[in-house]
Amino acid sequence: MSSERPNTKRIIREDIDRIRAYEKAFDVDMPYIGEDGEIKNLPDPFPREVNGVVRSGYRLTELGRQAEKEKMPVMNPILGRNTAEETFKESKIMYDKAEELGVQMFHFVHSEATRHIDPLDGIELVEQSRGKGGITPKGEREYVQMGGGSVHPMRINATGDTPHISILNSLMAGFDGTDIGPVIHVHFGGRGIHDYKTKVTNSYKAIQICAENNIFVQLDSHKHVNNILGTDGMALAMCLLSEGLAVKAGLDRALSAIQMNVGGINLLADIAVMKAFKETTWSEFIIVVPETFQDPPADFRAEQAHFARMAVSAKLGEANFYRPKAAESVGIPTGESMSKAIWASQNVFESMYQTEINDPFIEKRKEEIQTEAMAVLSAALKMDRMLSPEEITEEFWQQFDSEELIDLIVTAGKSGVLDTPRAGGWDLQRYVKTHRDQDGIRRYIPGCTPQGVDEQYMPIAKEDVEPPKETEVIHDEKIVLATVGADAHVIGINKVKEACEEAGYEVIFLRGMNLPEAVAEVAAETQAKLVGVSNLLGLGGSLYPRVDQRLRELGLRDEVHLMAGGRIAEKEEEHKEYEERIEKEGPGFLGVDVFFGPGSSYEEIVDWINTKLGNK
Ligand code: B12
Repeated sequence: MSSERPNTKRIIREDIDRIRAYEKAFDVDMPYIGEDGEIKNLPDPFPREVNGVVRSGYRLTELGRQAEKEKMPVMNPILGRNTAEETFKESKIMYDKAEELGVQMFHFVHSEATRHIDPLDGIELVEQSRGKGGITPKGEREYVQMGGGSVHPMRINATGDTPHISILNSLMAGFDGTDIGPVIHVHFGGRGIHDYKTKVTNSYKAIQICAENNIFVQLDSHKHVNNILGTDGMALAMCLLSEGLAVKAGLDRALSAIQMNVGGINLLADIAVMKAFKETTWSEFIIVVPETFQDPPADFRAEQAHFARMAVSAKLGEANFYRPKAAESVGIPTGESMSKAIWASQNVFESMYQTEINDPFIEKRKEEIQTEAMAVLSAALKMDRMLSPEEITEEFWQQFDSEELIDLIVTAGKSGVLDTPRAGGWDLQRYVKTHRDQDGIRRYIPGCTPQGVDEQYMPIAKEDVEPPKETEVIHDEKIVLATVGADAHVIGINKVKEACEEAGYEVIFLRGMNLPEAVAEVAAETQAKLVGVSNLLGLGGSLYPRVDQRLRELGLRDEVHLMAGGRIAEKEEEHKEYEERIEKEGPGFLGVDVFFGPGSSYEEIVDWINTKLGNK
């Protein structure tokens, strides 16, 4: 690492407008360019003492290595509230539990959702969505000063969906002493709200900052590709491409982890995917995260039973880090619920004997994942032959120029080589369709494999599944669907869209992160008869009424039906109260005609639409 940090300084110069906008929007000090043209206010690189503790990304390296040696994954729980005080209060409960269990953790602090928005171009959204989803940038610094991250190194969860934020968050981590910078989801899966080239370029810049400042990096994530219904092999290929960028950025592999998802459905498949990643990736560590429990009963014991299955996979697959989950189906967890989750996971780790499972299925499945990844990678990198996993070394990546690598990734993403069914970027084509077989493995539906990748290497569904039929518009009424506020959760609204299209409606789909007024205006422009809005961050209470209000101002409220869905409360403890209120007095206080919360069926939703639009 050069103490001169030329890349960091160059990037600050290139992105100074955004850095200034961030400073203003969130009221935190950031670097600036002095009158003499020099970069000022840039904290020293790690290792550096912050609040009495020497912070460095290498604190995570030590924990990850300890897990490897003891075959005991290190807990990586998520807990963050809006203010430093609240976060400290809830975290303290969790820290006490960890200390009682004698474990050191790697704490993952939820960050405010607005930190995913570009403060220069999206300031309106930032201002309207403050205070939801986790800690504020200011709160983050206060939290460190209060003792956050002292015993248990921490990271602020600010995913790089929005790549400007990746850069800013790497800088923030350097300021705050959080040891780990942003989660650099280079997200070749295409989710996110920025154009693809900006996304990849800025993710690269963020990794460069981390590399020069010894900040730990969570590179691209298998988990996120899994969320958008991608296959394991595709996820591996995308993670490898991010690693290519990390090598070019000069990151130490000891400061790098890949986040993995396990499903707990098929233990052998879970071990196989972990093995495929461990053997093929360059990063030294893996962070294993359980797959989401979509429709759990409102009983945390049920959740823990579900998550225990994944803890077993993480233990047997020898994960370095494991994310215990609590209140996944409700809102942001409490210290109490997270403590229970930590206890449960630690109990699985300590009580389970570390057996060596040598079922031939594991090796076979591992090779299947690697083969798919190599076929995707070969196509993305425009190789005229099939690459092999052993070839993907540091030297391999060094043969590319960084600009060339970025261009190859962007071209592959845009042309459908790197593809997943629910990729969210608007500048992408989507061709692939996947199906999860009974054995818990997601494979392609015949004829729906990634574009430009040799089909013979792609895993094809073993069950008899037909590609979904093209939908036909049979009704005159148009529907506008969008998420409102700083909300990037698009899976639910995507599914509602698919259900509406299957029912014969034309949908104007605005995806994630919209101003409420803009959604109403699009309805006016397109003469839609129904508007559906979503928010999972607990912003519905303030944002849904604004869609209603704008429709009224436009004189349209009598002709346009307004439905909403998602989560109205942010926190676990508030969620129930809202549900009870809707039950008692209806959704009128939200300004909408109907509300569909988590677990609602699409049939029920379409039924309501058909009734309202007279298509029954
Ligand atoms: C997947 C996921 C993500 C993915 C999103 C991927 C994507 N492209 O959508 C990623 C990893 C990116 C993510 C990021 C974050 N997430 Co998140 N995420 C989830 C998770 C695990 C699942 C959500 C999901 O897709 N569910 C499946 C769909 C089908 O369900 P659904 O959206 O509820 O939709 C149903 C109904 O609500 C309804 N519906 C929803 N919308 C609409 C709209 C209409 C019109 C209608 C009719 C119906 C309808 O229909 C569906 C059918 O049942 C949830 C936990 C959970 N179990 O919900 C957390 C969760 C929502 N996330 C959470 C948080 C805090 C975040 C972050 C802020 C974390 C951070 N600090 O960085 C960021 C948000 C960034 C941002 N700016 O938005 C919290 C939110 C807590 C809160 N209420 O504030 C949750 C609850 C997790 C938790 N307990 O901490 N997340």
